[in-house]
Amino acid sequence: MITAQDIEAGLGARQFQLYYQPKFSMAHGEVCGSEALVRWCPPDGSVIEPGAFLPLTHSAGLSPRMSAYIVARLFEDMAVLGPTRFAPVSFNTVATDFEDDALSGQIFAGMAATGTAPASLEIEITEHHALSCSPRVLANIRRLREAGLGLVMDDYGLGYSSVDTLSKWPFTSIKLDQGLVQRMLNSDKNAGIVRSAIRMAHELDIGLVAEGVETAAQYHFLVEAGCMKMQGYLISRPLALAALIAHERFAPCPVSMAVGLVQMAIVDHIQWRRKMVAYTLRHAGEPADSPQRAATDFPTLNCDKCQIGRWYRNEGATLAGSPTFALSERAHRRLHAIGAELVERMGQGADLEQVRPMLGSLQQTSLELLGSLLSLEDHGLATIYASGKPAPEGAARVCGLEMPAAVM
Ligand code: G
Ligand code: MN
Repeated sequence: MITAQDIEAGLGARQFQLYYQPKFSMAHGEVCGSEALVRWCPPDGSVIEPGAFLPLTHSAGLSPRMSAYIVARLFEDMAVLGPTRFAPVSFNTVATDFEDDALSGQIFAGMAATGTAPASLEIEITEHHALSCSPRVLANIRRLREAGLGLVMDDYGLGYSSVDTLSKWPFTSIKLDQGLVQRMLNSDKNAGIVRSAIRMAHELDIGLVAEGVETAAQYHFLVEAGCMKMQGYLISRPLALAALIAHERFAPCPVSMAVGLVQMAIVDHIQWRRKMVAYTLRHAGEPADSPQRAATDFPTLNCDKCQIGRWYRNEGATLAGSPTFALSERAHRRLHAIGAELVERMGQGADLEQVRPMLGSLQQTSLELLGSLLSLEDHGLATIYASGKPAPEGAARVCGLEMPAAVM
């Protein structure tokens, strides 16, 4: 039976250690960060999991001491790790730790003393604690966020007001709770919840990490759904610092194309096109000199700044060199040129008859873009499921899909 006195004594004797669990990028097939997880390592050689002592730490009012200890240990470890493939390193906090500015001050001082870049740290906060805290907490966390640290909502899916919390806090990423991940293959409902959480993070333009991934089937489901980061026993258990550093390769490292991101691009395009057509139809009926004609209720015009444009430059770049990818990129650029022209003509007072041919080209180019994205998707699915053999490029053949002549 652990008591609060045991925990205080353990803190005094420096019996708590940080273990590090790698985070893995499914888009790049490489480690892309890690999470620091506290373990109690008493002299008898046992290792006590946080579930056995953190609730008591919290209820006995020892959380501020524990967090100060963890942050001090973290910076000792960061000094050993230096710039590393295990960055960004995230660490767990409770929101109430930020009631006064002691902890944030300690973090700023630790970064200065060890030369740790703010971008190589992420603060994880469980939603449960984020819900009930004061404006001072949010102010302290904002200061850290503004300095460049990441802010991660831990255990997403456990609470009940996550969406509201997400809109109020400057989160850069969410962690899908491991229970949700472990149940997602048991029912269509659970699968739908996970898929829509992934889509939501995409729409909010924040990261998402799936926790507790243990099987290849879970991994593949997540890749297909567009999740690009995971952590879990499939890649690695949490490791003591020395073991982490010694670890060369995290096997098995399933390699697959980031096929879920192609699906995201398909949906992104469908949304972009609908907004463009709705904008045109909305304004085409207005008098040519209506002030409404200057409205900016159209989708992003800059082809590098829309969701697909950013995908081409980031994760999508792993597909550069594929002819189908290049075709899709050209169609995407043409679409934006047509969109810009539509907006210009609307501003000049054009009516529906005058822009009808442009709506026709928008439709045609849209089909070309979708055609090449669907081909890419089939190609990606084949890299996962066709016994590791990539399908031929331009893979209309994989599913007997007819491609518009312009795309092939
Ligand atoms: O929610 P939080 O990030 O604090 O949870 C991390 C905890 O989950 C750690 O204690 C870690 O040891 C454990 N954990 C990490 N990966 C897995 C996994 O794949 N399966 C299970 N069952 N537990 C895991
Ligand atoms: Mn966590």
